Amino acid sequence: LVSLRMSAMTKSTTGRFAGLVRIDRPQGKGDTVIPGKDKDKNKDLILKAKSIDLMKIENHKNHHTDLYQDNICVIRRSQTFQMWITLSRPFNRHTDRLHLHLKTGPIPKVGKRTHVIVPLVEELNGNCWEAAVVEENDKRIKLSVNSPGTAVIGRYRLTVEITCPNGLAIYTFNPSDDIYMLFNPWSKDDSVFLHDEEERQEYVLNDVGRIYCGRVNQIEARTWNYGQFDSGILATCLYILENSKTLCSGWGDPVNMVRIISAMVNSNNECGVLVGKWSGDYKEGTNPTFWNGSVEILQQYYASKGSPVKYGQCWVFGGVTTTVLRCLGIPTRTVTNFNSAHDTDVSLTIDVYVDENMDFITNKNHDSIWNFHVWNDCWMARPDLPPGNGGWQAVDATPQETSNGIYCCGPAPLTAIRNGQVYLKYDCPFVFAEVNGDRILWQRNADGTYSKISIEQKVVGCNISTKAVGSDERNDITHMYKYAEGSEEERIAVETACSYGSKPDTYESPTAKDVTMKVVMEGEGPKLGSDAELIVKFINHSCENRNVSLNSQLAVMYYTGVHKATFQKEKRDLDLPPNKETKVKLALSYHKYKDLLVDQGALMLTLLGRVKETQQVLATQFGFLLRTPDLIIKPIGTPVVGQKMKVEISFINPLPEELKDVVLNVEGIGLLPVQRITYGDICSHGRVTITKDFTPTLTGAKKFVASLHCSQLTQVHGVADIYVEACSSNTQE
Ligand SMILES: *[C@@H]1O[C@H](CO)[C@@H](O)[C@H](O)[C@H]1NC(C)=O
Ligand SMILES: *[C@@H]1O[C@H](CO)[C@@H](O)[C@H](O)[C@H]1NC(C)=O
Ligand SMILES: *[C@@H]1O[C@H](CO)[C@@H](O)[C@H](O)[C@H]1NC(C)=O
Ligand SMILES: *[C@H]1O[C@H](CO)[C@@H](O)[C@H](O)[C@H]1NC(C)=O
Repeated sequence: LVSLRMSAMTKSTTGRFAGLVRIDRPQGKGDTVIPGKDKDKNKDLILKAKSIDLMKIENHKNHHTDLYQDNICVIRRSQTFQMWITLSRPFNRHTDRLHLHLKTGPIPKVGKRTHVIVPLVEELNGNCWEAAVVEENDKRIKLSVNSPGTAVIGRYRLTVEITCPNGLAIYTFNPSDDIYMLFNPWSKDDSVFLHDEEERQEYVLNDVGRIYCGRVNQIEARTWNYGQFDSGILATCLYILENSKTLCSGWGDPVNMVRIISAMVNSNNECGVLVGKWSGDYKEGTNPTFWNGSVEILQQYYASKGSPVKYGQCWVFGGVTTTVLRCLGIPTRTVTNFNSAHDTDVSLTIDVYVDENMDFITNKNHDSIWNFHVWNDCWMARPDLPPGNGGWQAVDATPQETSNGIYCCGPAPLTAIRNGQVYLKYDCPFVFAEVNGDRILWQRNADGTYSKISIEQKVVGCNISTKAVGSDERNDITHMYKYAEGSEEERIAVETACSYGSKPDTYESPTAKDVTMKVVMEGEGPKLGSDAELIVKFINHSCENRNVSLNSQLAVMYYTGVHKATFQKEKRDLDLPPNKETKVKLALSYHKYKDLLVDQGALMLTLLGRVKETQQVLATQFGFLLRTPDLIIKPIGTPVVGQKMKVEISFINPLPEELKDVVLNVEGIGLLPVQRITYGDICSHGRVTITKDFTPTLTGAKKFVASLHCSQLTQVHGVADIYVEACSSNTQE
């Protein structure tokens, strides 16, 4: 490309250098654009962008970013934002070609999604990069711009690009303002989506909090200024990300993001924010107990061009992590665990070694139990893990153990920790031991081996605390990290976790594994709106009686795999006769889940049981969808091009309640364009039939597609195959 730079220096309203006009044209082609006579003739016709108003006030209000104190444009991904562009003449929708470029990071690339070309479309579809002209006012156009829920977050430089009608010249305009794109807990298409507004207010927008410390039964609270909206904090957060030397193409993934931040808040890796010190000698810096909040720490880090701030301990690491993640838009809370264990050898137990005389063997005792330890919970879906692991994830920025060679920890799903599924990513064994490791006393035998002489099951992990939503109360969230101490489920979790650790034989293995458990789904699965039964099939392969204690839980899930709410919990004892198959029925009642149901009707059954005679553990998770009824579509008449025909669409309301404001969408390529039919209400269990007339326009095999929508019911579809004949009078031509 030959590039001619011309007459370019437009000034923006702020007076700063604002942009340049560039003409690019392919080399070797005949149509040379000659500056001079020809150009002057068309001067008024050429469209140029003169200025851009990023509409901060309106955008910030809609995007919940009005609290940021800097005079910059901050928006959240997966939500429409708007801008006014002032042009050199009125915009012509038919002939003018305009689009936006957004670039982020040092080497923006289209393939890495760090250089985005935003096309101008007629109508916005959502969840992708696109822009549409929504208002015109003389020489000004208002654009609505959409971004996907997976967009890279960070600072984007904006360019407006206008292509000349002849396709050869390109005029670009760069406004002085950049666009800062954040995660969006308000958008369903973002994996940090958090459904509850009060929780979003607390975990994203609250800039003051409480951090708990002290000890069990003497819990103290301190107020912490997170200050995530203070002037310069967002810039510092992005500076931390730059210093992490990670690729910005990965900054759209919250799993990756919290891992990066947990590594960067401590300085054990390069260029981190805080130096940890526990020795009591803090002369060269600030005593960790003197900090009142994160802002001073982050300001000091930024002002010193990234040299680590002295000193931090766990609550300081936790407080700074909450600030950075809330600032970037990931729902985060600071969590305190009392009697928090530190397992150094991945045994998942806290091992205490004594010799023959019950004296501690000093060089062998590395595990420890701290009065308290502080870390963070972050909210996100986990598409990289089996369903059910979305939701709160533990992230720990205090440097303790390395994870894949760097000092970071998490995100570890709380569900996986509770169930002892420590093989799931990331760092579940470490977090598991912190909250639920047993303390085991090992005594040395004469031959140098060790025997287990006592197990304390309840000492580790108490009163796990975080600030309550919307108040300064302490919220005890221990139950989210583990089942009740001493319960069957809790013991199963501990044993499951240890069997994956470095001392898998700590607990006695089952004497036999002769019972199998399986969830069976009859037909196409339970129907939405009616009560159903789930069947669990047990087979006893032994020739003795087997008794099983079984805990079952049914929960409503988001389609992202995030747990919404448990609506049914049962515990029962089963007596399984020998060499037989036993079917156990679990009732699923509509009235228990109807008010909880979200979009796709996804449910999850969790079974956790133990065979009494053998100690065999039976555990499984079974996800399934509730079946919605189909739309039945029946063509009437012979389908011929140009001749009117009709279809009959019928549907039965499966719910024992009235469906409100039902709308149908129908369409079919070559049959009829997209149409919206407003139907109204459909009574409980009511049957409706709708007739739709249309005239096919194309011959061949076509599909008539219909879908039904209302607030109580989604995912109702139907399709009919229609073969359209050519019109007989035309066929001979
Ligand atoms: C924390 O607040 C106290 C009381 O306002 C103040 O004296 C102290 O200097 C603050 N700490 C830091 C590190 O600024
Ligand atoms: C803290 O945990 C201990 C042990 O589980 C319990 O006995 C105590 O009641 C808890 N204290 C508070 C204030 O919840
Ligand atoms: C197993 O179940 C049978 C029948 O309910 C009962 O008689 C027996 O005591 C149970 N055994 C154990 C070990 O619980
Ligand atoms: C297992 O088989 C033995 C031998 O037939 C029988 O006594 C026992 O009840 C069976 N248990 C189960 C779980 O079916």
